Amino acid sequence: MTQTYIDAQPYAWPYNGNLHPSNTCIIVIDMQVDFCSPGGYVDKMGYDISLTRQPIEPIQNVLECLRGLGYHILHTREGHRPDMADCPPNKLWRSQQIGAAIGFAGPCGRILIKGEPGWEIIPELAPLPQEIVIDKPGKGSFVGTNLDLILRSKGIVNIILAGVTTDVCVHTTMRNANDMGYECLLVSDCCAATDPLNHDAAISMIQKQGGVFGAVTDSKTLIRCLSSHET
Ligand code: C5J
Repeated sequence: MTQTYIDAQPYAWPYNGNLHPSNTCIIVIDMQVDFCSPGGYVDKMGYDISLTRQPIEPIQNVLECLRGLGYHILHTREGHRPDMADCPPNKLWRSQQIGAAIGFAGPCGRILIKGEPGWEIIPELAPLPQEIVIDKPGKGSFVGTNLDLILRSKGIVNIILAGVTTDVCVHTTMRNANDMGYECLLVSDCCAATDPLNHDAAISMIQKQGGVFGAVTDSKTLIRCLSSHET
């Protein structure tokens, strides 16, 4: 069987060269109005949304490439039920302390609440109708969701990760996925944190111990490698 790799650090990915559109997906994590747009959750916390907007164009480029090659595309949204029954009290308390109370009615509707404008994926990265959207109440994409069931049902073993924030929801998802046996690749410029130092640290952590959570590449390298495999 032909082995196919993406140039990545600290190892060419995936580890076994078993890379096909049928067994590989990208998960675009939480590219929602609440994380990327004025008046949303991240903006209300006082962070610079120009940082969380930086990955938009690289993600668009990667999605165009992966869609064209027939890879599986998934998206996630972080959010809670309107009655907030799935919002842990300590998460609510923490959000209140930082001035962006979950459930509070702001310029983008109730913060991090399903169905509100702030909870929607930003229009620049709107999922196509056939693409799967996973709604999650927490940071990781596997807790409280049927993501693992969906991936295993489709025979997906390799996960490419993009989205925000690198150090929180993307990293939590990558760590969980790695523990569950999925082979993970994070695309560095397709992710962002609310603090560039945290982004850099999160990228660095992945590459320790020979790639303890998987491997890291960038969007241009990913597109170049995928395109060269096709020729
Ligand atoms: C956070 C996320 N930071 N998507 N969520 O609360 O990273």
